[in-house]
Amino acid sequence: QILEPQDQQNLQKSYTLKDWQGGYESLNQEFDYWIDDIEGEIPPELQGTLFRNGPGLLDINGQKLHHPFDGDGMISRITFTNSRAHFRNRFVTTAGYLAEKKAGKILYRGVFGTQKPGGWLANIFDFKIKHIANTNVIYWGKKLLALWEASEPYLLNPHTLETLGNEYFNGVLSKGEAFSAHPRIDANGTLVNFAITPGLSTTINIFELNTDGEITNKQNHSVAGFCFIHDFVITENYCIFFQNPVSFNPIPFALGISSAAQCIKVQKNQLTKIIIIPRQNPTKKIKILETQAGFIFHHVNAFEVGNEVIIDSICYESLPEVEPNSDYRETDFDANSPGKLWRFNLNLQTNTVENHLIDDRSCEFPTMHPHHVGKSYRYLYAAAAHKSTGNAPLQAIFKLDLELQQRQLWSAAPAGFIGEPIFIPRPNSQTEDDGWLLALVYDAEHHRSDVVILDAVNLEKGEIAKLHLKHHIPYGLHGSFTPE
Ligand code: 3ON
Ligand code: FE
Repeated sequence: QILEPQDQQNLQKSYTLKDWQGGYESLNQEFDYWIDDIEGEIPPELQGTLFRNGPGLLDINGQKLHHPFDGDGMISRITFTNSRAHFRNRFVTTAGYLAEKKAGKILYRGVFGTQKPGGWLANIFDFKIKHIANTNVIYWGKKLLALWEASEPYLLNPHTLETLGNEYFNGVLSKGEAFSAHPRIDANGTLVNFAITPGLSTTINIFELNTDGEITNKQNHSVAGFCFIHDFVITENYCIFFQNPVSFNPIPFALGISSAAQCIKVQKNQLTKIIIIPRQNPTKKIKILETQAGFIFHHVNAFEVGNEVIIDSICYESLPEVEPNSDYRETDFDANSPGKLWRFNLNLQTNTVENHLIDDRSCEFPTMHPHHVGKSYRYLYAAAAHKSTGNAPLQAIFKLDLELQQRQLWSAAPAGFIGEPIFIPRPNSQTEDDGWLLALVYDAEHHRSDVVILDAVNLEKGEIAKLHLKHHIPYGLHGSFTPE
C-alpha cells in the first residue's frame, strides 16, 4: 500500500517517549528567584500571580511511586509585576510528606497504586491512605489553599508558600472531611465546591463560600451506588454531577494487592447518571437523567437555555488500567483511548439527554473565561495533542470558537509538553477572548520548563513571551491566577 504524504505525516509521532518521560522526574529543590531568561516581552498589563499545583516528587528517595497522582503536592508561584516575573516553588508539608522525608522511604499506600515496599504482606489490611495536597491551588478570601479531593485543604502563606496547617472554615469542615479540588466561582462571586464520601451509597456535599472565604451554605445529598466524581459544573440554578459508570470491589485493596483506585472498574456498557441538584431551594427534589458518556474527569462549563441545560465535558471511552506491575512511564499512548470534547443537551421538561462530539482531537485540562462560568460562552481552550486524531501526550493548546466552529492551535511539539492553560482576561477587556493564556511547558531538549504567554485572540501568531525557568517542573495538575 502506498501512503499519501499527509498519511505518512500522520503516522509519524510528534514526540518521543524518552522526551515525554523527562517531565516525570522529581524536583527536589525549592527555588526563589527573578526570572531573567525571557524571550519576547511580558505585557505590562499582566499583573498578578499564577499559582500551580502538581506532584513534585515521583519517587521517595529513589523508590518510585506507582502513579503520578500519588506524588506529593508542590506549589509553584509566578508573580508578574511591571513586566518582570518572579518564581518560587515549595512543597506542601503534609504529615505524610514530612514523615517519608525523614524516613527516606515510602511509608504509606497511595490512592493510585503506590504500595509500601514488601509486597501484599506489607500492605494487607492497611487502610491508611497517604493524604497529599497535589491537585489544585486557589487564592480565595485572602487564603491560599492547596486542594486534594479526598481530604481537607491545606492553608499556605501566599507569599512564602509555607504550609500553615489545615483549613476547616471556622469548624464547618471536620477533621479529614473532603473538599474537592474543583471549585467553581459563579457570576455573583460565590465559590461553589463539593465533596464525595463514597460507599454503597454516596454522600455528595455542596459548599458555598463568600468572598471572605467563609462557608455560608452546606447541603448534603445521598445518591445510590459508589461514586468516583472528580469535577462538577454549576449553572445559575443547579449543581450537576456525572456519576461515572464504575464498579468498586474493595477486596484487592483490603488484601494489600492493589490500591483503592485500582479497584475501580469502568463499566463500558452502563449508563452515566447525571445528578442535577437545585442550588437555591434544597427542598426541591434532585433529578437524575441517564446518558452514554464513558468516563469523565473534567467538565468545561454548563449553562441554561430555557428548559435546557448544556454541558461540555471531556469524555474517555475507557480508563487506562494502572496494573500493579505496569510502569506509567512506559505508557503506550496508541493503546489508550483519548479524552475528547462532547456536548450534552439535557431537556429538563422531557427528561431526555442528547449528546454529540464537538471535536475529535485528544484534549484535557479545559479552561474558559472566568466570568462565563455557569453561563453561555463562546470560547474554550484546552491542552491538546499535536495531531488532530489519535491519542498522544499533551503538546499543544487548542482554542475552539463554539459559535463559528473555528479552531486554532499552538503547538510545542516535538520537544515541548504542556500542562493546563489558564485564561486571564485583559483588564477592561471588551470581548470574551481578549486576554492571555498562561501555561507551563516542559522542554525536553533543555530539561527545563518554560512559562509561555499567548494572546488568546490569536494563538497561531506564536507566544508573546517565553520565560525560561532554571529547572524543570514535573507535569502538574491544576492552578489559578489572582490579580492580587
Ligand atoms: O471516588 C472515591 C472517593 C474518592 C474521593 C474513591 C477514591 C479513592 C477514588 C477517591 C479519591 C480520589 C482522588 C484522591 C483523586 C485524585 C485525583 C488526582 C490527584 C488527579 C486527577 C487528574 C485527572 C486527569 C484527567 C489528569 C490528566 C493528566 C494528563 C492527561 C497529563 O498527564
Ligand atoms: Fe482535575
